Amino acid sequence: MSGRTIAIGDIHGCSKALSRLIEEIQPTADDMIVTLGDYVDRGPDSRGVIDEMLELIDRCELSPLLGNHEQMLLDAFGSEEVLTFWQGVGGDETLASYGGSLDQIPPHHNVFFRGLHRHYETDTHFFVHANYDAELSLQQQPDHLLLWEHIVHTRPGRHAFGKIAVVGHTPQGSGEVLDMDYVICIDTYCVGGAALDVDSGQLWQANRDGELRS
Ligand SMILES: [Mn+2]
Repeated sequence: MSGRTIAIGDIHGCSKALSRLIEEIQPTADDMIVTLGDYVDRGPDSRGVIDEMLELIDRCELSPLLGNHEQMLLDAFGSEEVLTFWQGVGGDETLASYGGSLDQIPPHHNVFFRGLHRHYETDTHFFVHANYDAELSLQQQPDHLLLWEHIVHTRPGRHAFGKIAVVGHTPQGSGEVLDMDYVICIDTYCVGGAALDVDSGQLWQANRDGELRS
């Protein structure tokens, strides 16, 4: 593939940030966009974020990864306990964007949530939502690392297969991308959203009002 490979970090309901990033990136059919999960929760417009994701499918190659917040949304369908927990960590805002309840999430959005991937890789990079075990293959990664564990709590090693990891999930309070050489974290949520062309290093950041960061 001759196009770019662009990772987009945690968007968390900030649809204006996502639209601004897409507007700047101008994705074409040759580009691969890997979204790192956590599309929903906390921000004001989770529903709008998913609508934009679905539009991207017609515009470029898209590999949307599963985040812990989508996992909670999916699990909330079968568990009152998860539903209550999820509502307290941003799920309330997601439900509000759909009209107030899980039942109001449209079927094509549920298909999107259920179809999210656990990882993606190129010849040089691999992409997961949160963290990984450097000794295990991507297929073997346990959920608690892949979806939940912050890289500041359990710092991953360089993966045995030598590729550079691109992750989200661990918020960078500085608003700066964390580049530790073999692992790059682009969850700059306090800024709104971040996108990184992993080959050229070009970075775009937009805040929740859709303003570009200079
Ligand atoms: Mn997360």
